[in-house]
Amino acid sequence: MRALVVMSLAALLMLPVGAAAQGSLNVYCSVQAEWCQGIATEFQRQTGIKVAISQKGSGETLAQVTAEAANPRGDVWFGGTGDPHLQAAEQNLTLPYKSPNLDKLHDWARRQAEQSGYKTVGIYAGALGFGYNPELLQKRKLAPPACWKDLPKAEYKDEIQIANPNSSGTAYVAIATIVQLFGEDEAFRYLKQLHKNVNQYPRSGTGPIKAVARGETSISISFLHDGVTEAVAGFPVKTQAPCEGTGYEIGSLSIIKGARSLDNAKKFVDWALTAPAQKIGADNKQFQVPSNLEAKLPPQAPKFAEIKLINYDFAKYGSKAERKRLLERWEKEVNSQPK
Ligand code: S7P
Repeated sequence: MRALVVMSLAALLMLPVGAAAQGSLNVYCSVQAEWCQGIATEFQRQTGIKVAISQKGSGETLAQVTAEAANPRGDVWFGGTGDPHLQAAEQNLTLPYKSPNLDKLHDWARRQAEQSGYKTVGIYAGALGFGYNPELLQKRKLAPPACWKDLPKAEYKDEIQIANPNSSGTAYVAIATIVQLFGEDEAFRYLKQLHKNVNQYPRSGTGPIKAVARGETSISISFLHDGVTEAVAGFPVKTQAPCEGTGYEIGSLSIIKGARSLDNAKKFVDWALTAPAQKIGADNKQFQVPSNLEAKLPPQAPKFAEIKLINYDFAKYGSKAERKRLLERWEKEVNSQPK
């Protein structure tokens, strides 16, 4: 018995500071599974707090948090595009929290916090664009797309994938981007035309680039960093930032209202905003721009300075009314139409 106590004391002494703490944390995670697992393992190792991960896309997580509002099961929501996090803030589904680490962040990440009344905060940024499979395009004697206006061309019939914007935050950013670039009516004419070239609207935002990587479709509308992940994994994938300009996401982090482990949720947010925690993304081959000013940009990451970015209106396109209206219009005028 004595030997047992001594052994567990020795084991405790080997753990990092704080690792003897008790408790648990339920994380709803909207980045790729490897990154979700990486943060769970490291936060648990450093604090002793037991982390349970549930991985789902951004739109799906918003739906889950909404459905569970009366009886919340999640404590924090890590990652996913910023618009649904802003909608959750507006709907009072998330809690205000001013982390002491806010001043260590880029302006765009702090702005996300200010804009939401501190109910969410930016943890990374990523620009939208196209992914394509150069081998497949060559086989079909097709040129890679360079501009948004290329995608609806007749030669790309059935060659394109974009996720369903109802479930996917990525696809919603694409629709909001096209609306901001061309004006709403022109954007819907464009989306109807594009519909003829889309072979599938998968549930998940990363589905289309994975389909490109595996040769199941030639072109996808995806975050550029997700294309880099597939290329680094050895798949024949190239990326292109659209010539007219493009939108971007501020991947966000929120504490869910009614969190059962509120203290642990706050500890997690403070930790997730540090540079070493943000390095876990790059360690798991995820190439978004980290929000901590001291976190290094992985060399393979798309360079924002080289991409023509639009002035994405997060307040408008992250509002419940605008998201609902655009998604309903897309369903009625695009998704339900024959090809
Ligand atoms: O981790 C990659 C990434 O593209 O996935 C998130 C995305 O919102 C989750 O997928 P959905 O489109 O299905 O919601 C992005 O935030 C992130 O950059």
